[in-house]
Amino acid sequence: MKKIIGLAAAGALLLGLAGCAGGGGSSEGGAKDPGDIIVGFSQVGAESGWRTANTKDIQSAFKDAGIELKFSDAQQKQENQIKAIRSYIQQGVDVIAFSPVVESGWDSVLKEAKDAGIPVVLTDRAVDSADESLYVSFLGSDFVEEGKKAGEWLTEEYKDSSDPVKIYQLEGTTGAAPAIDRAEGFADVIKADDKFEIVGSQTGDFTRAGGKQVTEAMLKSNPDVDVIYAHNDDMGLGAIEAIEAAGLKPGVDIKIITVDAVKDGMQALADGKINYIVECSPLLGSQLVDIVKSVVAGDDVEKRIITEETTFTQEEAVEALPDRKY
Ligand code: GYE
Repeated sequence: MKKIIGLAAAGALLLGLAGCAGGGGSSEGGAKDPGDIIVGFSQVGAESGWRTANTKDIQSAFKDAGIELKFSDAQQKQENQIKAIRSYIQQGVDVIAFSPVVESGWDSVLKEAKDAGIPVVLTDRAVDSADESLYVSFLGSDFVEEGKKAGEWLTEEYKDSSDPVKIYQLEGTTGAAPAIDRAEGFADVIKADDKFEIVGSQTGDFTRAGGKQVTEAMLKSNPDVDVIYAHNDDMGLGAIEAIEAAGLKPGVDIKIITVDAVKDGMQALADGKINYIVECSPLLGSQLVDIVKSVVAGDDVEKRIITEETTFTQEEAVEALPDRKY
């Protein structure tokens, strides 16, 4: 592992020297000044409040650090991300960072980056590549844990009842790490009691419109659902619109659990329309800057950096809302 980071760092150093020959102002000892570092970042898209907050945080952290950030928005399409990564390789950036829209299908392009000596940092979402040397670090949440927290609240909420609990799941983007893992963690916890039943599960693509559309159809096919478990706030907010349009009360007639804790979600929780939110922090910018600096300096970086997160009940949301940054 160290050897691989070393190789990647050597590649970065070579690029650094090339920059120097071209008149770039490297500081003494071969280490780069932040002003000479160029990072290429490929973002998933702008599908949710979480994503918008994540983009803003990353852009401002790099600006504050004085590091140039080339940014591209893939509009939730893997092919666009692959194109962006290839273009960053061609431009010879120092580090490539990206948030993979889905888990699979990255091996070739990551191998191209590795062959070019450009280290890759995964932010927010994981890849399923068996060869872990294809990236230097993965910074982001533990999505399985988030799913478990959602399941734990539910089991606690219904602990005194033996009636069946019908659950409908609004999944994130098909094949995305947070969709796969949040489903897995949740299922793992609720399977301990067979009164819990997931009666349907559909993707809403992490968007408000997707959550609304799937819920509208669900209200027709499964009108007796007790709980909606949405993989993010935006889909939960879309579900609220559909439930209200059908003349029902979200949070009362149908309970809603979501993940993220962005402002709009927290407001709905404070208003009693969502019942519980598992936090997932989009504020990854300053940690990503630190990783980039270490990688360029040739220092070892942690292979997996997990974001710290909490959960919110209605009372906790009321209290937290005034200071919520996103
Ligand atoms: O939960 C969702 C977004 O990858 C953790 O992507 C992220 C997820 C987040 O669209 O709102």
